[in-house]
Amino acid sequence: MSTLTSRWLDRAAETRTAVLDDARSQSRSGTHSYADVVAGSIRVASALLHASSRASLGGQRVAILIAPSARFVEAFFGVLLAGGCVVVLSPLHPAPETRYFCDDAEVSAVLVSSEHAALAAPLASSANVRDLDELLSAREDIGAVTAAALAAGGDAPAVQLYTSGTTGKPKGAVITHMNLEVQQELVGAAWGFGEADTLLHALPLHHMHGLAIALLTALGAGAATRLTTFDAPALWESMKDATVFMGVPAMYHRLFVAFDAADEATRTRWSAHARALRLATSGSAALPVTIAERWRDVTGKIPLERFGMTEIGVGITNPLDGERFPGCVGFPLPSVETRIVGEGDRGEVAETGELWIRGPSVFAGYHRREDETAKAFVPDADGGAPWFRTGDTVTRQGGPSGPFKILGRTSVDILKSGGYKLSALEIEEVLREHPGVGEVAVIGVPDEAWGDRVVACVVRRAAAPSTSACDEAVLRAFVREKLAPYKVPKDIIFLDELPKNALGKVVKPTLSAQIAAAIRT
Ligand code: MCA
Ligand code: AMP
Repeated sequence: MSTLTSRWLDRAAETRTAVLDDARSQSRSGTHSYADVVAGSIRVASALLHASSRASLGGQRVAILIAPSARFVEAFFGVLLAGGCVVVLSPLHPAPETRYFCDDAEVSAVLVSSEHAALAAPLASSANVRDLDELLSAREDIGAVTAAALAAGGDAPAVQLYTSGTTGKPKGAVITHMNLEVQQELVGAAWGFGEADTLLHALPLHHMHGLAIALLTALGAGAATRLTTFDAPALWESMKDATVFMGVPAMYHRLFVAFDAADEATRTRWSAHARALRLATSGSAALPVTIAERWRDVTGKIPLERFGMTEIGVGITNPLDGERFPGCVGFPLPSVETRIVGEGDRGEVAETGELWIRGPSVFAGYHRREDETAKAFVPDADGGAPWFRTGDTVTRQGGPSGPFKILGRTSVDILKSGGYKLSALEIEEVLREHPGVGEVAVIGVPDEAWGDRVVACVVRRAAAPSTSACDEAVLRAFVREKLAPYKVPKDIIFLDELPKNALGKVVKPTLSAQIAAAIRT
């Protein structure tokens, strides 16, 4: 049995709170003990095993489409205990995207909570959609569940998370039980997590940040987690009952927009709540120093900024105690090895270059994409474990033993908007399907609120059919039908031509500079 699942089952008698949620739509209270949630997960696992008539799901992919709640945790651990691998779906995705994730992962079932039943309806023709409440009403079969959990060791796949890359559609990163156990331990210890903590959690659960870095770290330490969705004024208020908050820079930006709009008494109250937190972290994108400093003005400390990736979890972090470096992400966690590699791909160490990482928290590979996996890893020249190429350009501030500083991505086609990693190519592919679009280039323009503001530059098709209107509203609606709303370009700019090099390739840095200048004036 992996430590992830044995640690979970060990909490079966604990009456301490595991999850606080908004239970208004459920027949249960909003405070859920570890004992309750572990029992729920055992019921889910029992039902899955009985339905499969097998001793273990043996790594089968099971998708879950469940609102942030205790039931999410029950379904998540239920799949793991049954020996399955979880694919987390999000209600933000329209049906074509959700179907793609399910097809690509070849899921054996989709577990859906009642509030998302309508969203799952289009999947019913191609997937085995199961009502979570039905699974939760199953009889516990602890013998069968223990046997299945025992069969899944550390190298068994635990979650498959979809992440955008430099080639079209998102890839399923396969993360093992061991990867998650190591994360629980390393992050929990580095950030001083314990049973006295209450984590205020408003991150989406279909990504590594919300799922593992936040939720699993708290559960691994026996802490309580308040699961909620993002709402800035409500978060300021909820900080009163929390000890830790984890956010992306866009959330801090929004928190300050709400703060600035509030009256004096409200600001005083919110400041006191935030100051009483023992820890506030930021990650998933660069935290602007201005925001870090504003947080310090309010709370006395800058947020603890750290660097992570879907494929590695948190790798590098500023310290909990001791000096935090604004604009830097700190130092590698124990067991995380780093290397900064200059241009030329031969693994030569440089002061500034691509960050390579290896260690036990590095993922197993991309599902059914051997080529992509092979491209992501570089064999070690000295015969050691291969290195994972992060695609981030970094340096160490003040010299080789200074804190890491992230300078940007090595590819112009990877954007970070509000903490979500987006592929410019994926959005371009969708836009190209519209009959009115001739050429298109999607770029990221620096933006205070989102980090990268997604802008599509479109050259209309000269001979487009007269029926295919092609204006900004039409194209945004067209993308929205196929991709999550956070991937829809914020601006669509129509140009006569796109800047190209001698090989006919669009020169995106030139285009970005032109558009950024045009937006500024
Ligand atoms: C929402 N919108 C966005 C984004 N979020 N547009 C661009 N980028 C976004 N990130 C759109 C909405 O669809 C809507 O568009 C409009 O902006 C306003 O939406 P609103 O409801 O106000 O936004 P929200 O739902 O409150 O979301 C803002 C958010 C969210 C809470 C900051 O973006 C978020 O949860 N971000 C976190 C992403 C994350 O967890 N990434 C971790 C990846 P319209 O009006 O047109 O409908 S994992 C990772 O990076 C590694 C492991 C790491 O290091 O952590
Ligand atoms: P994802 O694939 O969504 O997990 O995003 C991982 C990427 O987020 C990294 O490769 C970085 O580009 C970016 N990232 C994460 N944390 C930070 C940070 N603190 N500063 C700058 N970029 C970050």
